[in-house]
Amino acid sequence: MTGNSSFVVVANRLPVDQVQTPEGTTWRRSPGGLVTALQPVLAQHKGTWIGWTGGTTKVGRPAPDPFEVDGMDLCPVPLSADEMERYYEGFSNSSLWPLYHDAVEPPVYKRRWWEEYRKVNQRFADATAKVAAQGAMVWIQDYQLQLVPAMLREQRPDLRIGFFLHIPFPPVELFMQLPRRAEVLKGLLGADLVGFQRPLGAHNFLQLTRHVLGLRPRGDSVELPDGRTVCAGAFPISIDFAEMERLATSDDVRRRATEIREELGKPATVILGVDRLDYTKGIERRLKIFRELLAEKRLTVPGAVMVQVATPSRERIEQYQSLRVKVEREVGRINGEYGRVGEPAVHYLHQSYNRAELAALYLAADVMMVTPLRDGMNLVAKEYVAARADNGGALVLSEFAGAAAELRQAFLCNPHDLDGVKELLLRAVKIEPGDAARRMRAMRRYLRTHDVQAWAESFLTALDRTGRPA
Ligand code: GDG
Repeated sequence: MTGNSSFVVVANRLPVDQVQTPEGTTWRRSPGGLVTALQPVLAQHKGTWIGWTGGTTKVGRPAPDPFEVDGMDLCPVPLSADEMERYYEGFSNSSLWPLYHDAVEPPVYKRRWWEEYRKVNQRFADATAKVAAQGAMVWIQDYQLQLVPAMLREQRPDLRIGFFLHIPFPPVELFMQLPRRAEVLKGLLGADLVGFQRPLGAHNFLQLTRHVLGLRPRGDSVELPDGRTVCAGAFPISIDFAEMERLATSDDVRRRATEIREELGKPATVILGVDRLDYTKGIERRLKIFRELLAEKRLTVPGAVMVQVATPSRERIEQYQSLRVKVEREVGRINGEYGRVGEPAVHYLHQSYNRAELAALYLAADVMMVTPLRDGMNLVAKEYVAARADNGGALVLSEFAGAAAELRQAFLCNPHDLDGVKELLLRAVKIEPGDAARRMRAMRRYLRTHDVQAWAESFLTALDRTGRPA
């Protein structure tokens, strides 16, 4: 049985949030680059997006009906509370997430998590097989769904299947830890094209097909025993540049940026961090660096203040709970030692903000610190650049973020080398406006053309070409 969608996106989450109105509950499109890039393609091709709504459903209840938002057909995949705990919080976020990020926290493996991961991936594959039209193009997103490509191909060999991994793909020595490594690789090999953020991810993947499965990758592809070819490549994701630029140049946001600086006590230097509260983002180290610079009196309060937005994330997972305790202890320590009444050194915000407030924060910051220990891309770094239409501000960026491969004019640092980051941060604080503008202009020129729309187009063009003679 086939459906009638000629383009299908499959992602863990649907691109909508539930909102309560006086008339009842409805759905609103959630902000985010991925949906901005894909919505026009979906609307044009009678496309469907398959994903989880975010809530949990009682076991045995039928899947909620598909619904439409902004010209996109949305097809909900239900998850029970147990499934969410084992497939999502367990295998996805406690096994795969740390392993794929250089094991900066030790990955945890549990056999029952794997069973649930497989079961839920099968549910996504079944839902996709039902809605995809004959010969349709299907684009599967991210580490939660690595088994879907092969499960889908088994039912629907007629489809053109692409997969994109938003997080890093680890080197052979690390990936070999994964108890179900062969199954995960075989899952991905169900796709015609497997995309990564950086060429190294594609390289690691192809090497692993040799090491674990005994295949013979050549160049950027590998041939399977059944004669089918799977391609791998780098497709660095980006942001909706125009949208962020528009927002950051609006009167409201500019006014708000000035107001933020006033509320902070008009310091000479505002240092900003914006991250999900995640152990890969290097928030603790960043705070430590700021503390040491204050202790050495190379920065002083209230002349320099730090604002750290740490958006709540994965709060039911133990490692995230203990990270929060550590970060908040460090913030308390810094403010206790270096703050004064009404003049904290660190403004710590464990909250979510709307896009306009984020844009205002970007505009208000003299130095943006993006210092993850490992990050697939890091969109915050790109958003900061897009927001700085005034060519002001300086970006300190970890070499371990995918964005470092493109934003070469940032102050690139090794976040493990605390002294090195301290020196770079001070250079960024003291940058000459001319130098800052030169760097910002170059990064903006690049991002203006390498935006999320260009990213989606390049992936889909490459996917369309797979299987055709060169
Ligand atoms: C994964 C990969 C890769 C943050 N706080 C708020 C808020 N945000 C927005 C940012 C940005 C996004 O969330 C975060 O994206 P990142 O790329 O920085 O990081 P991850 O969430 O870890 O994303 C990453 C990405 O996937 C895409 O492929 O780049 O490497 O780990 O857009 O602005 N948005 C709102 N309120 C907040 O408080 N509205």
